[in-house]
This record gives sequence, structure tokens and C-alpha cells, in this order.
Amino acid sequence: MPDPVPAPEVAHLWQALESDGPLVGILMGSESDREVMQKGADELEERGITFEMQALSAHRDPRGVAEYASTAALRGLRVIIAGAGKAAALPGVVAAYTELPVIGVPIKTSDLGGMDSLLSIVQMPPGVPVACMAINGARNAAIFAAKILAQGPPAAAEM
Ligand code: RP5
Repeated sequence: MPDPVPAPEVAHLWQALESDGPLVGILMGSESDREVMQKGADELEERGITFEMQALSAHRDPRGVAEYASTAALRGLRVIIAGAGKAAALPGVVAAYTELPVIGVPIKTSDLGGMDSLLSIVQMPPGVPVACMAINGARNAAIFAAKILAQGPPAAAEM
């Protein structure tokens, strides 16, 4: 299978393409995360920010995650919000495959109360940042995404 990661020298150009598609992608590791992540979707809806939302697991469908993240900018997305619980790899894996800002939402869990999710998301290695929200902080993730979008599209000179 060919490497889905765009070459660094062209990846930034994708962000310059015009698109009528959604600006924010909301991912979650499982359908069981939807109730929490819906609060983020509701916040974006109230603000009139277009988004798409789907369950995609870094562990159960790693190729799907790689394809989603590596084509996200080309499709016009500007920010990705990723919620996951337990060994919450999703936000970090998404960040590994895109230059877009990634906002992670640790989902509260029954076994460890969400500390597992929080530590999995927040402890990213240098060079691959994820903006980690509070446990179940999907609404803040949406507000943070709105703040990023409010900065406007990247100027051509910055790309
Ligand atoms: C994580 O495992 C998901 O993000 C979810 O929070 C948790 C449990 O997933 P399910 O077993 O309910 O699908 O990957």
C-alpha cells in the first residue's frame, strides 16, 4: 500500500485550495463516544461552523485514520477534533498524518475515570502536538476550534 502521507513540500499547498466542504472534522474512537462528542457538534452548530462527524478507531481501523487525516486538508478541513477513551491513540495518530491543528478530547472511562484517556492524549512527543482538552471537554474543543478558525485562512506568504 502506498504511503498515504503527502510529501511535506506539497502538503501545505493543500490548505490553499478552495472548498465548500466542512471546516471542522470531528472524529471519535467509537460510537460509544458519540454522546460526549455531540456537545462539541452542538457548539459548532450554534456558531454556524460547518463540520463533519464520524467514528474512526486508531486501533481498529488504522488505515482508515491515516487516509482520513492525510487527505483532510485537501478536502478543505481546517481543524480536527478527535475524541477517544482508554488507550486513546486517535488524536495523536491523526496529528501524525496531518499538518492541521488537532484538538484532543479525552473521554471519561469506567475503569480509570478518564485519566487513561487524558494521559494517552496529552503526552505527545515533541514535534507532534495535540491540544488536549479536559476529560469530556468536547464543548471546549469546539470553542477552541472556533478560535483557530477566527484567525482566518493562512496567508499565501506564510505557506
Ligand atoms: C476507545 O475505546 C474509544 O474511543 C472508546 O472511548 C473506548 C471504548 O470503545 P468501545 O469498546 O465502546 O467501542 O478506543
